[in-house]
Amino acid sequence: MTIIEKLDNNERLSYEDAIKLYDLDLFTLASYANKIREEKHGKKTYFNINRHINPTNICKDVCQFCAYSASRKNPKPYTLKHEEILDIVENSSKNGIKEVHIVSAHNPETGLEWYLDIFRKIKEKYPHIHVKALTAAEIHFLAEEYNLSYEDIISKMIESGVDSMPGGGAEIFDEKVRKKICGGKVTSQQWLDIHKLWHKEGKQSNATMLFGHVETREHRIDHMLRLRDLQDETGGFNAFIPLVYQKENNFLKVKDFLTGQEILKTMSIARIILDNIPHIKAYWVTSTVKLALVAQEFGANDLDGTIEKESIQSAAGAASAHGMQLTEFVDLIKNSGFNPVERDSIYNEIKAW
Ligand code: V47
Repeated sequence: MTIIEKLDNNERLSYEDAIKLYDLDLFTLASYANKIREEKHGKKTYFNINRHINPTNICKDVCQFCAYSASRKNPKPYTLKHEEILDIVENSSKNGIKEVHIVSAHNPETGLEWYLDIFRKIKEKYPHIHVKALTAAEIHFLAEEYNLSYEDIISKMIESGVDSMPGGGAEIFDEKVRKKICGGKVTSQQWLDIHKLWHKEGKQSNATMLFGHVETREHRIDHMLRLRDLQDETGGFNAFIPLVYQKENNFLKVKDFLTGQEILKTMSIARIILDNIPHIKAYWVTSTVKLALVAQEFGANDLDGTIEKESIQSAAGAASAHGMQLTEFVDLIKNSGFNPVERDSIYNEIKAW
C-alpha cells in the first residue's frame, strides 16, 4: 500500500511510513493534517493566559543549545528570592493569569526546599492559579542531587501543589545527538520514565521536541514515535510542542537553519503520526507569531499563551521577551480565520473570545 493510501485509510503509520511523509509536498501533508485538526478541534485555536517564571539561571549542566543558563556566554547569574517570585505572581494575578509556568536551571546551591516551597506559597495565596512546574530534567537533577528517587520527588511535587508538568528537557531522544547537544543531563529513557511515573499518579504533562539543530528528519520521527508509544500506555500527554531551535548566544555551531516549509512539514507530520496526543502546539515564541498563525492550517490547534515574560528562547534570539498582549493575541487568531478559545492548563475550555 502506498503512503497516500495509508493516509486515506487513516492507518497508523510505522517508522518507515512516517519517514516517507517528508517526501510528500507541503500542501498534501497540510491537507491530511488539517483534516485531522478539523475532526478533533474544528476551527478552535486554544490559548491560555499565563506567566512564565524562571527562578534561577545557575545550572550544573551545560547544554550546547542553551543561551539562558549563566555561563561564559551569559555571565549574569541570578536566583530569585521567594518574595520576589510571589511579587511577580501578585502582579500577574491582577492581569488575570490562570497558570504559572515555572522552570529553573539545575542550581546545586539553593537546596531542595527552595525549589518546592515556592509552589506551596503560591498555592496558599492563589489557589485558583494552576502551577505547571519542574521539567523531567529538573526532576532528574533534584533526585540525583538530593539522593532521592523520582517517585520521592514526584510525591513532594504533588504535596507542594504542582498541578501539571511542562514538556521541557526532551530535546531529541536519539542518544547520539543527545550526547552531542546535552550529554550529562536526564537521558531519553529517564525523561520518558519520569513522565510515565507522573502519569501513573493521574497527572498530566506535555512533551516537547527541540528541532532544527544537528538532528535529522529520522531523529524527529524517532522522537515522536517514542512519545506515541508512551502515550499508548499512559494517555497522560496533553500537547506535543515542536520547539524551533534559536541560534544566538550558545555553544552549538549550526550553519543551516530551518526553512518555514520544513517547520510546517514537521508540524503537519506531528499531527498525522501523533494520533493519540490531542493537541499540537505551535509555540509562537520559537516559530515566530506569523508562522504560528500559518501553522493553524498545518495541524496546530494551540498557540500556548500570553506568557508576559520569556527568558529561555529570548536569550537565544527569539522576539518573545515581553510576551503578547491578550487583545492582540485574540485578534491575530480571529483575523487568521480561527476561533480563539481560552483554555486552562489541562484544556478545559474557559471562554470563546
Ligand atoms: O527544554 C532551550 C528549549 C525548553 C533553546 O510544556 C530552546 O507547555 C529553542 O519546554 N532554542 C524549555 N529552544 C521550554 C519548554 C516549554 C515551552 C512552552 C511550553 C511548554 C509546555 C514547554 O526550551 C527546553 C529546551 O528544549 N530551549 N534553548 C534554543 N536555543
